[in-house]
Amino acid sequence: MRILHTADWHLGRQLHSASLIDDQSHALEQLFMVIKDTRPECLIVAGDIFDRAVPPVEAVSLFNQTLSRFAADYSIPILLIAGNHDSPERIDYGSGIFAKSGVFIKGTFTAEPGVVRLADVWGDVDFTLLPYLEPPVARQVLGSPDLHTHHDALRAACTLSLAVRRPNARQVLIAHAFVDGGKESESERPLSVGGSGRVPASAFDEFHYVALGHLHEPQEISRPAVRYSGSLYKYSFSEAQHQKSFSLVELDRNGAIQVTPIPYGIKRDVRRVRGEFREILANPIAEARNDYILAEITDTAPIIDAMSQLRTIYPNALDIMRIAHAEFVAQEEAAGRRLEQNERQLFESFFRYVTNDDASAAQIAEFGRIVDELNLSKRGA
Ligand SMILES: [Mn+2]
Repeated sequence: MRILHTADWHLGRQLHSASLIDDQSHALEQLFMVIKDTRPECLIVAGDIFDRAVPPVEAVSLFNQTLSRFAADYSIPILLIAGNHDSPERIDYGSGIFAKSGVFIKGTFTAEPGVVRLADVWGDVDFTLLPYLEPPVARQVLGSPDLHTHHDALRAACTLSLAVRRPNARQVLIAHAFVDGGKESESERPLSVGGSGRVPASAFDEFHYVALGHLHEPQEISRPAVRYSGSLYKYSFSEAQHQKSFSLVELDRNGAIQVTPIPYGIKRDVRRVRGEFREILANPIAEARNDYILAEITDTAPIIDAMSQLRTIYPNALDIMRIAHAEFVAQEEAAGRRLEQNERQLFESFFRYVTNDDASAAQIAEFGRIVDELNLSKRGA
């Protein structure tokens, strides 16, 4: 069976307050082209369909258009689960009706395993749709007070599903989880504080393929069959170097798999430019003109209206970060300091924050003069 695995669409997401809906729509166009070229026998969306529990209307519209077009143009099943960003109940809306059109959605976790039974030329393939599952939900739904960790919950869910497998059917799991050894990006919302949100790849040993969602960089964990297809788009500047792809999976008659990542172009890239501000302005990168830009500048002197200047060469520039600031903040945080300081100390601290250097005696004296003047005028007012 030929399976096209996608995940983490995050429809409705913003990048530094900029709407990405056009970029997401463009990426879904690429998906349709890939479907046309590769002719998969089913499509998977492994959670985080939307970015929020209550997505903005344009995200809901885009999802509706995508599903409708998919159902109209391709007579192959689409299998979707809720991720940690989705509202389980809202994702479930209409699922009973959609299933009749080959759109299989599993939003809420139930004791009845969500198994979709498909077949290819060689025989049966069982797909387990396991939506993102928190241990308290697993405890409640399964009535098992001993399920404490994500690993416990996932194991219990898999056991239920494997108990109803058809003899000789190859087993595919669709899940949204953090598998140990996975590489994180900045745009994933942590599943739990500390390490208890992680599950070992060995939890999936009985499945021939595990279509994962949650981590946004395409990657396999411990074997090619345990795989994250990655997110639809670059949702943080930490993903600037990612090549986003869909995962085309060939499942053979014995359950062995072969994965081919299918890279695709994005409408606007997400890019960091670094250097002195003046140099960045003087050397615009032509092909980056419409990209989303984070400028990491090494300047220490103040720059008037830096963002409008930057937007004259990069109209979609989103943020400017001073390298000196970042290092200062890291130092301050590491030192655990509290700014219970007088005006002069605050000034000295702020000066270091801006310039990564100490204020001179003359600068401190000038600052003192201005503060004195202000205090005087306040008293006089
Ligand atoms: Mn996600």
